[in-house]
Amino acid sequence: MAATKTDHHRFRHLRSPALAALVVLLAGAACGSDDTGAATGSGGASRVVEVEMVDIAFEPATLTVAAGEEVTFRFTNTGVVPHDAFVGDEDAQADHEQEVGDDAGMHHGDEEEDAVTVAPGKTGTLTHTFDETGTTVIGCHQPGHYEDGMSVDVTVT
Ligand SMILES: [Cu+2]
Repeated sequence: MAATKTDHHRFRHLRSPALAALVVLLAGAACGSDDTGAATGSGGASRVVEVEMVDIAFEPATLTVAAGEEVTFRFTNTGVVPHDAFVGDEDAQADHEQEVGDDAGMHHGDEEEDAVTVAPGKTGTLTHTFDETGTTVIGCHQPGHYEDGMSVDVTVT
């Protein structure tokens, strides 16, 4: 009887390390394939730039990107009010500010491509390729925010 018990224990002890090794192998394989996937994915995908939205500012407030480079901005709103991000030069920012003020929301359909609104605690992405070198702007056009300086100066090199 005692022998059977011992054998049984030994058997279980033998299996456990084998299982542990298998788990380690699987975990390693999963990590490996994740890395490979990310590397492969980034081949033709955009560079991701993290930008924080606070009340009331973008952080960082200045960015440098390369001309022709597709950039995906990931905006994380850590403030308590919604913020948005609209890409365009100073003239476009002024136009956008006026449109938003003139008829709130009426032109939203036209603006989706280069603008995103991010609710508090949320993250929103905006992908843009900057074709020309120079400077441009990402501005927030929630009422009063752009006036208060909620914008990012983007240098395209
Ligand atoms: Cu804002």
